[in-house]
Amino acid sequence: MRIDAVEVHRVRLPLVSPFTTSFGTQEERVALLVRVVPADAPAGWGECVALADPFYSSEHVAGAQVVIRDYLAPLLMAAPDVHPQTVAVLLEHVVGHRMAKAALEMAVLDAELRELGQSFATWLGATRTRVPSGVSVGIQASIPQLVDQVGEYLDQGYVRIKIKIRPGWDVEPVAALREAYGDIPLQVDANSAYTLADAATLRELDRFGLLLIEQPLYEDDLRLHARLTELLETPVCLDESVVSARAAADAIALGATRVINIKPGRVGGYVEARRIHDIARANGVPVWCGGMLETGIGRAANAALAALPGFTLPGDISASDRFYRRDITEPVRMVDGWIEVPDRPGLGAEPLEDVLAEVTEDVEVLRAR
Ligand code: OSB
Ligand code: MG
Repeated sequence: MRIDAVEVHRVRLPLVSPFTTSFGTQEERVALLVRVVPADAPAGWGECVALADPFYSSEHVAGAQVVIRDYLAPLLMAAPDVHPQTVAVLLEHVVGHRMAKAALEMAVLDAELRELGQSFATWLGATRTRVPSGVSVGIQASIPQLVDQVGEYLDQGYVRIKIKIRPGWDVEPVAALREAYGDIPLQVDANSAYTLADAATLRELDRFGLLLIEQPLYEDDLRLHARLTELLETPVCLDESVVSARAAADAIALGATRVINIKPGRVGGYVEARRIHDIARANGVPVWCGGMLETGIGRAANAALAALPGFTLPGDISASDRFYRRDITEPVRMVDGWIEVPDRPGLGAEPLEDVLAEVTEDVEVLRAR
């Protein structure tokens, strides 16, 4: 297809409660939604997962907006024929900016699937119609508050709990959750807050039988993660470090990761995400789908990805109401711990016009020249 226009919608959504990680507190979600308008096919929507500040990754909303406007959208609109599998190649000349690229690829994918009348799950080769739903719990003000919050999520039906940790908020909160809830599926995410000098503390976590510890060390240090993997019984799982299929293959080969968190935005899109799934599966490495406080658009697409056979652990795909009182799409629901995989043509969700109008703070319309 040829792309006539790309719209960039910046939205601002309040969160139901602040979300605190080792890299800071999110009080609201500022996000970019992109809409591609093909000459000869239905329009498609994509979502950029970059956060407002460059604290989780080098990308952030304002930077992604500039890169899409000045570089990526013009490249896309200059191409005579665009398909989901060729977007990454078209945009390759721009170094990095994977989250911005992923948003465009996602919108092209949505447009093409709507044109084909095919669901994303079918296109991917998904093997399930629903996926188990886990929840990511931020750092709380106190241990009792954490225990209460996790209790609420368990009551709602979430089948796996992940808590954010950082130095000073690790062994105690995990011990408190084991004490309160016994043998629930539990894992922790450090968002790079530790160094190898903390190995002794992290080893204390071994006695709790966690599913995994996510991204304990620096994003760019596979060697130290491999070293830490040897020191811990808890499986090390990389998030931030896995920026591509090549990085995933390296991490596996080096013994730096025993599980992989796949976030399509972080790796440049769903096509690359599926490549990582395939590589991991061929190597017997389990994967799960991470989350980036997505709106219903990204949440629907992630549910389809997580329905591939290598996704053997519950992901951070929770219901819309985990983060948003009012999502911009029909809300994604969790029932008895499950999220339905959308089976409509396209990615499976689109913004509701009235909600979109309410939360939009800026729209840029870019046209082919
Ligand atoms: O590290 O997995 C992470 C949210 C924003 C940025 C990074 C992370 C997270 C989460 C939330 O843990 C996952 C979700 O969207 O449910
Ligand atoms: Mg993480």
